[in-house]
Amino acid sequence: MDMVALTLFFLNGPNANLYGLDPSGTYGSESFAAIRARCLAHAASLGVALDFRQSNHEGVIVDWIQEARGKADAIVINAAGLTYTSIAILDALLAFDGPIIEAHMSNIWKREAFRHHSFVSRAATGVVAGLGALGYELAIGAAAQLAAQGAQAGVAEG
Ligand code: DHK
Repeated sequence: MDMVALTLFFLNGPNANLYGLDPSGTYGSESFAAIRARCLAHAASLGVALDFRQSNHEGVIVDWIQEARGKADAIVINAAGLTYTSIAILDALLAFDGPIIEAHMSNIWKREAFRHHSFVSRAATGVVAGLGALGYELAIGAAAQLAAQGAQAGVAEG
């Protein structure tokens, strides 16, 4: 499969920059910079361009999702704490015409109940959670494959 011309946006939300520094260890010991480097290397190995960004600000993430329209073939997003609160991010994602993979480092369903409802999921083609940075690589691979196939919908869509 030729994925050379594809561009993916990987958008990270609030506090993702603290991965590896969190004393609870919830997100492992790998720093955000190391995770970013790993994702860029993985994308390069697949022959896709990856634009990997992080912001602590909801409006910035909305702007980036809007920027992805016409610039990106697929989006991978970990909206972090905004996953459970942001209808603005959901609306922006719903206006994006391409595959969207929702990614979380942790298994959000194993955690507090307030993390069990994701607004992002309403727009997501698929979800990867609980696999740490490996899950990020899988999310990049899935986004690239789906974009290469021109697919938007995942399986078993309601
Ligand atoms: C990251 C966060 O920062 C949390 O707010 C989410 C998500 C979970 C993660 O697992 O990557 O609840």
